Amino acid sequence: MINRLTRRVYSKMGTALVYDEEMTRYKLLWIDPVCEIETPERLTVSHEALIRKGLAARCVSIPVQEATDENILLIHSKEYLEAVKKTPYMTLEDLKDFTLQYGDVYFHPNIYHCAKLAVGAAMQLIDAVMTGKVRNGMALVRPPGHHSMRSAANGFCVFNNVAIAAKYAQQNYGVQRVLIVDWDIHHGQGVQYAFEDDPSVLYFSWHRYEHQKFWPNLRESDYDCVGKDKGAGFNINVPWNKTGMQNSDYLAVFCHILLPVAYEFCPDLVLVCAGFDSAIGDPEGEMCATPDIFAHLTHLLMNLAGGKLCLILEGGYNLTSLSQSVCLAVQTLLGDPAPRPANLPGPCKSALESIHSVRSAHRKYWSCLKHAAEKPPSDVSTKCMEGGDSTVTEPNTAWPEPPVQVPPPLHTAAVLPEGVACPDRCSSLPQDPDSEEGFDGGAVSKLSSVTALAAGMKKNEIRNGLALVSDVSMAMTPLIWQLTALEQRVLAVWVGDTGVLSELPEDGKTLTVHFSNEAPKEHICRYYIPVCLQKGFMQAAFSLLLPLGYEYDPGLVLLARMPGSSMDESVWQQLVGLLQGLAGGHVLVLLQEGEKDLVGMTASSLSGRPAFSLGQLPAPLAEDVAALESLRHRLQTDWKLLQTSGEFNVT
Ligand code: Q9C
Ligand code: ZN
Repeated sequence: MINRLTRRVYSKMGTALVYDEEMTRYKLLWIDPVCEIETPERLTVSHEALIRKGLAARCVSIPVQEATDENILLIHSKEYLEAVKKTPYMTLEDLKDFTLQYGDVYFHPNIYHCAKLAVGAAMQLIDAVMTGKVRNGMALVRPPGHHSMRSAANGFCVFNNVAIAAKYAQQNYGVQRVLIVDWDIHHGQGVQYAFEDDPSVLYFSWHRYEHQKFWPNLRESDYDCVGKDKGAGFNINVPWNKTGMQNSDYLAVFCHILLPVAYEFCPDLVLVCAGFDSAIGDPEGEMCATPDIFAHLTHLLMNLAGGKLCLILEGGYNLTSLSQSVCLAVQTLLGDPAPRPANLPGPCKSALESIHSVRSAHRKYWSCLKHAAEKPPSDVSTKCMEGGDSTVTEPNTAWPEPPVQVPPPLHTAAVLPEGVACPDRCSSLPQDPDSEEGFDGGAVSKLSSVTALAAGMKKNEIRNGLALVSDVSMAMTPLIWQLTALEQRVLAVWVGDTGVLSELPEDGKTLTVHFSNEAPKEHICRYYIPVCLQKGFMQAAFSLLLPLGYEYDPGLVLLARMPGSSMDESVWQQLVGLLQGLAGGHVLVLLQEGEKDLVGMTASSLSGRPAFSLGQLPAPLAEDVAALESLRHRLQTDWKLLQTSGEFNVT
């Protein structure tokens, strides 16, 4: 135990890449239009892209070992395993016959070998993360896994890599709660079946559904299948009833469903069924979310479970969009800032309908959703609609290549008062020599240094920073004015009760979100949003702050904490982590001198360490919920990403 702990503390905590070329050595040997998209190139092209962009070299490369029978039997039946074991010796005709008993899958003499490697790869990723050899990682595997069932291959899948990995982690590392996020565009029914009565594994899947008209055409893929017996509430299906879903739709589901529930669940480990057929250009998904969205989806999961995040490849059939998406996900795991997501017009009507349905189906299981409206009687999702339900607009299948992103040379800079030691992993910036010392003990001189720090971010020489000032509330207004001279849009997040506020810019160059316990002193307007809560700040971060921040798309985030704020330190640290998904990671934190513990944990979070786990979140206070909901309703005509139902936006 001591050994394992020391290793954790002293290891570099990098990102694992688990891959073996052997998994490219099987393919479809006969003509079958359904299966022809599942090719070896899916893997070679993704791996080559990781090498070409220098990402593979930055990862800890882990060789792959075959899974054992015992591992496979964690999920599959003996009979099925024995049947698959015979496939390497079959003739082509026998293989074709064998294939016929399953849906949308093919066999090959080498697929059994590859399927054992795919399971083994997922398990080795678990080993690397759970022993602390790395913080997180990705396994590039073929065949995929999430459609395979206890006794059946299905949808190109032979063994259920992720389901086995989840059980393996529970069995070998004492992991209690596992969150499985399935962002592949197909429903991973195999994973659902494996855990539907198990409350220790929370399975979340979004999938193309089209009122059951899309493969695998299962009634049990709909939003009202929430799990069984003890597992009720631990299966979350988000059906997409139209194609063409975009970044806004995916982000809205994360903000308003997945993240609140995931934080309430408090997993010890997060696994992703990382299929990229949900990206634009994919012939199966026909969705329009761009590859850069996967940087954000990845980032939003990186502060759960103390950062223990494992991505395991599932689908993805457009080689360009697949390889770009894989690179963006891995780059994010490595700690690079996510590119600013452009063009977030808010979720479409059909997505809002799905979000609304899911939230109401789960309101009795999750206290974060308790306030969700009950489903109105116009319940159409499970009915097969006759006509008029296909996408009207031509799906857009062109998208720009993600820009080559160079992380700033300086990760975390600090502006500190004299005599204060620089926190770990930060670099102290020299004070601006031209400025004069003010009467207030340095606040004035500090301000110009803080502005210099922001200018360094603007030039992309510095990623993020931390400034300690003698009086946060006094420094805020002048600082904001200086920052708006630098940046088009500044998101200012204030935590704690302020004194009287002097005038802020009102031209939309700053969006201020002010968290406090006190009733607001200023009137709410489009660009000043007071959030008065007793303690439900985490919920507010998901359902209010993140959507606002994403829609506003700031070039810089200023996060300031007033002294004596009641916000929990661990909630604060999560906030520092989550906000780094915005503004290309350019977050500037302002703290009052002397708040020692906070300085350390803020610096740690800015430097890229995952935030501490919050523990299972308590039910939010009724008055906090009411305050938050009324705010969201008032603001959602201006800020579309705040919407969670179609009822309020009949514009
Ligand atoms: N066009 C994975 O993505 N064919 N499997 C559906 C409808 C099966 C997808 C046919 C697709 C299986 C892992
Ligand atoms: Zn898929």
